[in-house]
Amino acid sequence: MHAVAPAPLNPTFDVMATSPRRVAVVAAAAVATAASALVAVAASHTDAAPPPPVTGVQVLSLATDCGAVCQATVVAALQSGGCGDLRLFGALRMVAARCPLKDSSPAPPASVRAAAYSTASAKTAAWMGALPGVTAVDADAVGHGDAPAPTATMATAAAQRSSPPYFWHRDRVNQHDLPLDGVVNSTACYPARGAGVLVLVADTGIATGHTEFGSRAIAMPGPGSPYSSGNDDNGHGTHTAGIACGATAGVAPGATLMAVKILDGHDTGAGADLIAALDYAATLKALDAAAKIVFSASVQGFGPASTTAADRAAAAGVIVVVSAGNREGVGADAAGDACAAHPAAARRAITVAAADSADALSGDSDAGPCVDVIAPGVHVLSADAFWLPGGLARRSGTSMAAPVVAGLAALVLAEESEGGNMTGADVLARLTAGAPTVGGFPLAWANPDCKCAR
Ligand SMILES: [Ca+2]
Repeated sequence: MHAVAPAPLNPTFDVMATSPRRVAVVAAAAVATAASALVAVAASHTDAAPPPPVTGVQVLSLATDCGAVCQATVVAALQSGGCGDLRLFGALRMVAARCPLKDSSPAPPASVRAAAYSTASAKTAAWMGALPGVTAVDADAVGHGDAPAPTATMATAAAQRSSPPYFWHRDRVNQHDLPLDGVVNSTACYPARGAGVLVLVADTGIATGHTEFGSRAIAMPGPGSPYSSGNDDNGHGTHTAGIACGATAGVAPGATLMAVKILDGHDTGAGADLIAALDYAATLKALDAAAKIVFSASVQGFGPASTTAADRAAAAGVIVVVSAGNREGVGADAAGDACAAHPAAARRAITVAAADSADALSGDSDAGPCVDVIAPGVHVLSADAFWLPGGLARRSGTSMAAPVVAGLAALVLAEESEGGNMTGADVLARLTAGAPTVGGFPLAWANPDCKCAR
């Protein structure tokens, strides 16, 4: 992996500073700092060598009744077959392994990301698929986040706060129709604000020192991932986590955030790391059936096994929310089909498309029958990892829309004493009851009519 060297931070910058002169002076410095950060991020996406693809790793899906003994048998068979890098995802009944080629099919160049789909020969895959308990074999693939670097010209946080639309994503989801009424809180019907709900955001980690998170956040490296900490070296994860659970940008500011780092400084990562994070969430749910757990993933480009994993985590009781993806599999000028994106295709997950502030489907949002809901995802204001302690930035993408829905799901679960028993379908029904249609999809919303919301 290639870490992005963050721009120098400005620890003295205080977005709540009240002196106009101080704001002006500090803001000027902050703009310069932020500009440096943007350059650093942009450079990482264009100049540095791309991260290596996940060549040769295959993910095996096991029968859902494949228990501990069955799983151990599969692992032992893989080991005896010379496979390495074994990772067992017990709660999901899945295994990742790198197995030797069993014929002389040439491997494609390692520089080609799509090579991950074809690095195991058909013969190898056939052998793996024939092992007792194995129901599917999928090549692992390198995926990435669903939003580029910050979109809007970086203004000062003070300016961001004063220029409309301010936190428009929060404003939009608590009212039926436009225009935005300036009310961002949804506490009338959701007074708990997400308290008691654990929201796992699988992404690039978070800047733990950011004021949007405070003591409600835990940042950790993905289980079995190559990362040494949950610190965000890209910015994508800090922004998405802020949308879900940030103190001011967050839809569910009372929820507990667990940021799981599965993507590197380039905003890319291995599908097996996403699966491991889903397995972690499912394991937590297995340990405490009453736990209210939301899993938010703003990613695309992974292999079909990630869709299987998302479905299985949802079946285990985790409320899984995934972004629809941006132009997956199509040219730069057309929206793609979310059913072609992984894990967006997961049927049990809540798949989210992106809307703009005029209630239109974002031009680069994937769509199609696999989309369940739409949510604000254009020019969304949230936490900036490189502008501590409290800087904000705007980003666009289905990456921004998914955590809006994760936050809404947390609001719903928090109000229910038996929220731990709710399925993704239950939550989806709540989020769309009485909702307006936006861009051809139901808007996920915090229904302000409490009689309807419950
Ligand atoms: Ca509003």
